[in-house]
Amino acid sequence: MRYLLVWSLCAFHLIKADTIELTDMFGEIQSPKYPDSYPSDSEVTWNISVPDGFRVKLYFMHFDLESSYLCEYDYVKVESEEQVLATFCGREATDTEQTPGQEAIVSPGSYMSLTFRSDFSNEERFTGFDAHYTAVDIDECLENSDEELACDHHCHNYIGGYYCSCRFGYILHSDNRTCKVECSDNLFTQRNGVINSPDFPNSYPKSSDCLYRIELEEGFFITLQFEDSIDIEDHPEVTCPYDYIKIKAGLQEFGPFCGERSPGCIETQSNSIQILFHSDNSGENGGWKLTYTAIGDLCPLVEPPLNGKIEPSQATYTFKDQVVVSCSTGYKVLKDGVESETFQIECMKDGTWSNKVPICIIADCKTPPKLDHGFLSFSTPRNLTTYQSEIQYFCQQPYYQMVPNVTGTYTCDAKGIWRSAELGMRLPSCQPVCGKPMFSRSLLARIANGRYAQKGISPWIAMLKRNGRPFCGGSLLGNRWVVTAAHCLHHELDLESPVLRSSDMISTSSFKIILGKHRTLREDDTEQQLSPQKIFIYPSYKPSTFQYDIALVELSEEARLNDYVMPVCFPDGSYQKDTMVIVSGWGKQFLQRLPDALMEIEIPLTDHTVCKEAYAKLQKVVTADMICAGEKQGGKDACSGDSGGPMVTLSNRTGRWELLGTVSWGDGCGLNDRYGVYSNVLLTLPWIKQVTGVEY
Ligand code: 4AZ
Repeated sequence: MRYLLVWSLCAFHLIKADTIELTDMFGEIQSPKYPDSYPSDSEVTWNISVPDGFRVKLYFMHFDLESSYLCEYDYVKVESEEQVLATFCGREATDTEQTPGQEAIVSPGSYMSLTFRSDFSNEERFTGFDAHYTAVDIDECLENSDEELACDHHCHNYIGGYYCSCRFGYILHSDNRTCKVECSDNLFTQRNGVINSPDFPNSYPKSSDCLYRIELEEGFFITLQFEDSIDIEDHPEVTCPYDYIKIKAGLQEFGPFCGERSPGCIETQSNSIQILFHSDNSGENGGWKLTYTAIGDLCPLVEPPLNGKIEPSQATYTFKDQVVVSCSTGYKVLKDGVESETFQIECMKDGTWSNKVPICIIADCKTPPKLDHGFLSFSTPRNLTTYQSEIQYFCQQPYYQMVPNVTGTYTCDAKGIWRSAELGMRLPSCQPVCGKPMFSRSLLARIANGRYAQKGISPWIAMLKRNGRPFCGGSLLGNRWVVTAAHCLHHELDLESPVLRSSDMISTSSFKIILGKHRTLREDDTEQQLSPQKIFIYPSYKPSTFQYDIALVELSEEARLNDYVMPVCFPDGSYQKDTMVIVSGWGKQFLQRLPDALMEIEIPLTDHTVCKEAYAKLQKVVTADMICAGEKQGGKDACSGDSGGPMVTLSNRTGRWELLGTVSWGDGCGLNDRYGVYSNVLLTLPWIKQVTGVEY
């Protein structure tokens, strides 16, 4: 009844209806005339609009309206765009009426309206209401979580809105919500492979278009084998409307495939295929995985050659398969006249092999290298040089010995290389045997001042001969070098300028070196006349004092070593005074006569101080590079023409004759309290070894 009445009264009493637009982020709303009692017949509407991403939150500080059943008379109505959120009246809540109390009302969207209405009469005075509103942020990340709008990976709320972001490796789709992957460029060029959806077996990304290309050489046929279970979003009625796989192979197309039924095995008959995988913006599905293989046409089976094998050994061979032919140990592959360790053939597109299978031939070490001053013998019959044949090197004994001291046995190895257990591929060398004459001294040969040397007793002695006359001696080192006195190899010097110039040297063509010599002026059947090739004077040689009176003569060819021609050994240490030494030469005898044949003397080494003092009286200096020998009473001595010749001693240690010195100078010959002075070879030995290359 009352309701109708209100309306009828409203019709007569024009109610003043105000509308107030509020757009601030917060504000206060009060009933008309607040805090005085509100007028009757009044209607005011406040439209509160806040920006998108916010809600309106309203709460009442004070509320005092006429109370009526279902708030028929006076009320405050709170609405959103579509629904009434609350209707309030009265002072405190009853069964039929509601007051806001402490509760806040929040709009579902960014708009809220509040209407205050009073009817024509108030039985009492009511003070109305005082309300505040604020814009409150919507946490879309919390509220959207189940909805279509939810972020795919990460959600970030900010005041007034939100945004989505993606995990590493993903990119945000233009829908600003789903995370897709860049997977449009996958190229496979191997003959076998595995392809799967991104992130497999985790769910694949949304909104993505993946392209996988397999491109192989022509002649291959690609077969795809999907795993038994796949999981691609599908639809019960429509074929793959959301996510799907499509396969293009030349002109053929396979698919679309989706759902949980595996496409199984697909023989594409093509060498180049494309797999397209599309996903839409929703769904969580596990994806798919496949393996692919490619085979080509079959080639005929190949037989391994005799003494050889083929790898890998397979039941069938198809296009691009390669086999390597290799031979058993000691055999080599022979193809078109070329030997090698292996040979590879390949199955071609047309089902034929690229080459015939080569044959295996036994490894051949070929003719063994020659050994200078040595020879070899074959230990295996028929002079075989093939795998496992054995040879033996020898040196021309007794004049040459093997260095290092090895057996000289070489075997042809599986690679066709002569190899020894001791030196591997290296060959030994045959080096001249030094200091071991073939003849031993007979005591009978002794004579008072000197004695005739037995022929061949000093096979290292060299005669230096110029214009048919002997002028100096020397000693053979190795088979190409003669050591002599430096002063033998230059003309007499102007003592004012005692520096040796090259013009002072005698020319190599002006003298000869004769080995195997015994008689002084008459020819010996054992002699070898050799030409000097180059002269080396010891760098510190001083012509004025005869310091370092030593020189080397390189021969233009090797000496032929025999019982009468053989080198002397180097000294292996210094020697004590009184050591007996032998000095030989064709030099003058005391009556200024040349002897008929080689002479030798046996004398002791002299104490250096004794010698020095003996010569000090004559103002002659005996330096550290000189050694003296002779007896105090004189008699046995070297003399003019003996210079450069050998002073040797028999080493207790090695049993070989060693060269201690070369005849250099002295005061007269054989005088009492004078000694023969010799250049000390030990001091110049490093230089001798370096220049000659002779080691032993
Ligand atoms: C010389 O004139 C010479 N008594 C060599 C040695 C000696 C003297 C002279 C030692 O070749």
